[in-house]
Amino acid sequence: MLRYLTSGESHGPELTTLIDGAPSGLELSSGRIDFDLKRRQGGYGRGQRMKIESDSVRIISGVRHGRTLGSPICLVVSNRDWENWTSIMGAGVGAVTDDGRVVTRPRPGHADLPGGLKYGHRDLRNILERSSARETAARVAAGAVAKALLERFGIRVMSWVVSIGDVKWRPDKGLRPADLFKAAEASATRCPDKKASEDMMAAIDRAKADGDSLGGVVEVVATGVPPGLGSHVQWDRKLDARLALCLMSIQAIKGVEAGLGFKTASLPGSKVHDEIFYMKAANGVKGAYWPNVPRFFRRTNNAGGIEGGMSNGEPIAFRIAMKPIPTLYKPLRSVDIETKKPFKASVERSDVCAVPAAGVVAEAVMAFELATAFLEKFGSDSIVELERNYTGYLKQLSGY
Ligand code: EPS
Repeated sequence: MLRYLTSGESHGPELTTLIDGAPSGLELSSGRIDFDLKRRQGGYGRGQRMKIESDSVRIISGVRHGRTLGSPICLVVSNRDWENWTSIMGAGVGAVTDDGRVVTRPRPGHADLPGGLKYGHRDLRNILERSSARETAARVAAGAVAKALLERFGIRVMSWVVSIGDVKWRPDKGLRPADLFKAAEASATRCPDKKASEDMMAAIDRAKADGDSLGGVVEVVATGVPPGLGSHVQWDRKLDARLALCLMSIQAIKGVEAGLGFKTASLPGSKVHDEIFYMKAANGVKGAYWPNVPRFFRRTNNAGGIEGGMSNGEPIAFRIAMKPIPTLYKPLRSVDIETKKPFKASVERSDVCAVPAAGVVAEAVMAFELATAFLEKFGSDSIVELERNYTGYLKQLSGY
């Protein structure tokens, strides 16, 4: 079983990702992981912290001579800011605990208050250090390993931004995911449309000037996924449910939609369900497996590529809504946990908008869950075994 855990505090020495269950024989380089780490750090609306950090991974275990061994893969990303926090965040008994950075004032919208109540901490830093979205760097590292695996089998996971604040943009139906992704990668907001992107940047500038923050919506899509990942037979094996869990687990995500999502509720069935067609020879894409076999296909993808909890061969398409970052320069009312007196919270340092980064994180968590489902279906010990089983399955599909 493929799985991962992360550890690390935002201003601690480093973030760690431990991946268990990756097959042997997968080509993996730190460069591949760094590529996504860098993408996550970018995007218009980031704050001062990103000027300090320059994320890169150290592969500690599970890889030898550029290939995975099948043993646990340990990945480490250092926090450069640690240098400024050594005494405050140190694990040693004598570490400084009160230099004015003890947090007794919970920020609305953060984990501070419920975490303090739950774990009995009177310094809310003990909560916010771990609830920080800094942790997503560790998840992006895990996702990059999953992407390397999926790409080996012609599966790509891509994302782009469709709204920031009240600036909304809808991709034309005819646009291919690969083209949208390419345009998004060239954009500071990761929105494929130039005009919308400019409007989004202006909205971020306005929010910044007002001491406010902005959320938005991201689309995350996987292409080349074969039919049959996930299962209809048990609730916790449904692929859409599993993807919803990992997407919702990303810091600040408040909504997840599969395909047409909430819109399906207001449309008649005839306008929602994707009619089924068949083509004998698909448009062959060299090097990709799935598009090369005869296949059933759809002209619409309102289901987001999943029916009955299983992939149906169409792109897996989800949309996620990110709330505005709750650390605001504009004061919000709260209550000090020591004095029980009201105060108005304001901050020294924050991102104004992290929606572009959320897309990169969404790719990572989707890639990891798809890789997990892929290994469940096709075996997880070695790439050779996966190859054999996947090729056999495609042959089975061709004869269906
Ligand atoms: C974050 C607050 C900011 C962000 C941070 C997430 O950090 P700081 O408190 O050090 O200014 O920059 O994001 C990252 C460090 C990152 O790598 O994404 C928070 O409170 O969630």
